[in-house]
Amino acid sequence: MHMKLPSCFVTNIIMDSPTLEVDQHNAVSGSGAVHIIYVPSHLYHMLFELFKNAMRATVENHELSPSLPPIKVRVSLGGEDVTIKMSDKGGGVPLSKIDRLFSYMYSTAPTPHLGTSGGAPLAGFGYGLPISRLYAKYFQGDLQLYSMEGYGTDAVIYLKALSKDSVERLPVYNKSAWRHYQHNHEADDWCIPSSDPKNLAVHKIQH
Ligand code: P4A
Repeated sequence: MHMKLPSCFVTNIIMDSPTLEVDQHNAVSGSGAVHIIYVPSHLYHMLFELFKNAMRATVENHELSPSLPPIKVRVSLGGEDVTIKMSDKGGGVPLSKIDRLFSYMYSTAPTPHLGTSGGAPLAGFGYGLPISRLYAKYFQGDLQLYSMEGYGTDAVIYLKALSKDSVERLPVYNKSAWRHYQHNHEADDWCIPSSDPKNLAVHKIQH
């Protein structure tokens, strides 16, 4: 027997996705395109993660709606910063749950297993936001989420516009950091929580 499906079923079958609207604002030249100089793979990873989150929240929050609200991206070049803001109407996340989106330990995805050859070893395990924020911070920028529970989320990537500011930010390994690692025996924050914490004192450094 063949039945005509209600239109709401049809939109689900064709896998609807929100449209993307991109606007750029160049405050330095007054008009024209914004050119971003960055590690291409890092920029790709950060934007991919934000698009994925925004689309997922939008689709999940509008399951019963006839249409999906667009995801809006604004790129702005100022004297100091290149800022990329991605806004969605995906229903948002309460403030109390924002920190865990950036935590490796609160990942709800299954624990990765060693030996999965090829591809991105941590893909699909919920490490996208923490790694994206590290990519932004690597060259003195940042990635922040501004969410309004019940409405939606603004995700903002801040990058340095000037090469003189865009210098690597690397961890300092000195006596103070050494003491920190000796006295801080927190739970493992890497992909496989270790039941047998490594004795950090065996890793000797030169003074
Ligand atoms: N609302 N808003 C976001 C999410 C929800 C959101 C969300 C339920 C939570 C977890 C997740 C993906 C989306 C958003 C944009 C963001 C981040 C979170 O950049 O709309 O995957 C773990």
